[in-house]
Amino acid sequence: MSATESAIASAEAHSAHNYHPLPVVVASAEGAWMTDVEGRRFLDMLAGYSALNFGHGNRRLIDAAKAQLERVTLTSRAFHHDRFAEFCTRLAELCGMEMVLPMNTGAEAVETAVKTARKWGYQVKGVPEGTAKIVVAANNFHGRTTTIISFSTDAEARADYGPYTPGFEIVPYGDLTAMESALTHNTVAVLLEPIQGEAGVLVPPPGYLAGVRELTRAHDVLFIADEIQSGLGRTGKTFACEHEGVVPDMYVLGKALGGGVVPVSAVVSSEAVLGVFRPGEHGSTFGGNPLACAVGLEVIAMLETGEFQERAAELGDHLHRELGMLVGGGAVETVRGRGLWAGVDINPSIGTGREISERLMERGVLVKDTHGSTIRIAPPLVISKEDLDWGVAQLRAVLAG
Ligand code: IF1
Repeated sequence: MSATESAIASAEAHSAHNYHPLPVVVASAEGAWMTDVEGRRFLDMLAGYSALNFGHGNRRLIDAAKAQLERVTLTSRAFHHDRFAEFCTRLAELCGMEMVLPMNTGAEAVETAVKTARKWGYQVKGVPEGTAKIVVAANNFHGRTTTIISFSTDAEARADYGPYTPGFEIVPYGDLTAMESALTHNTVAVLLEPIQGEAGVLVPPPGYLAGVRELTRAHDVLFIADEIQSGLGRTGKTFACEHEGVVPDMYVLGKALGGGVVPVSAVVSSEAVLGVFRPGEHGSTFGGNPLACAVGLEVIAMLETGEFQERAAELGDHLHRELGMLVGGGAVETVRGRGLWAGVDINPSIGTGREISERLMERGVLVKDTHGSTIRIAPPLVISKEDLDWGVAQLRAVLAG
């Protein structure tokens, strides 16, 4: 048995089968490249679902983490620590907001957003206790907690986990008329991904986010943007909402905020909204810990200059031009996305998304399929243009059979 086969066999024997990874066993990584246990190199065109926007082993992030590891790693929120205030202040500034509530994973931050919106609804908007409604979109992906999967439309993510949390209404993504009819006095929030990731990198029709912004303002409803995957540089701007000139009431952030080093997530909003919390009403042992804040601060510093956003915009335009040329030849049906983020619908006669991903792997490129014959491409923003071109060339070769 090869080193790869034996690693996979013991993983299958001793871990729950809640994933079906590609048969590659990574041992180390740097920048946009990963090396497996047999010394083979792979171009990472997934970047940990955007957790690795700044690449593997980013010097600045590793140095920030190492320095903090030597000082203090955890205090819990029972005490203050000396990286907390700066992290919250600088993150609020980056977002053009006032307050931050740090958590760890994306799902926890979405849960925090849901709790915040409900509390705001009862205390500020005056919604009758126990009746708050949150409007979400069909084909959303916001995480995997029992409450979050309660408003998923994906059978795989949802089946057998009931009873489900009530209080959510699902409308079609991109449909402003449906959105308007869903808003009532009891609606406290609209929760949306500004670009839907798991749904296949679905960019909403022009004017949709701006329309949602207008409707939510008119109905005294919070607009919550889940920018966990779309945010922090991926689309060529700090936030995907910016492409439509939209500022939501609340950003939900995660993934890249931890630089691919530690899980760091946060809800960022105004004082009028996050000010609803009193001590004891919400929290987390690890949320806003010193190591998380140190890494998060370095991420914020890198985003403050705008250089990564610019790079994602430039390389993204190039990527979409290259992928666009594949459309119409019979192999590729559609390409969607923004910046260094693309969903590519492959003609199903060529293979499933999984099969295409496996063939790409054989050629040294790692991507991930989603529903049916779609593959998503989201390399680290530090990828070189040459490597990006090489990755696209491998896709072209796979599609050519
Ligand atoms: C998995 C998908 C991507 C997210 C948005 C919240 C979360 C996510 C917009 C929750 C997480 C992940 C989770 C990961 C696969 C991945 C994913 F295919 F499932 F949809 F990226 F496209 N909001 N997305 O995309 O964040 O709790 O995971 O930190 O394996 O479940 P988390």
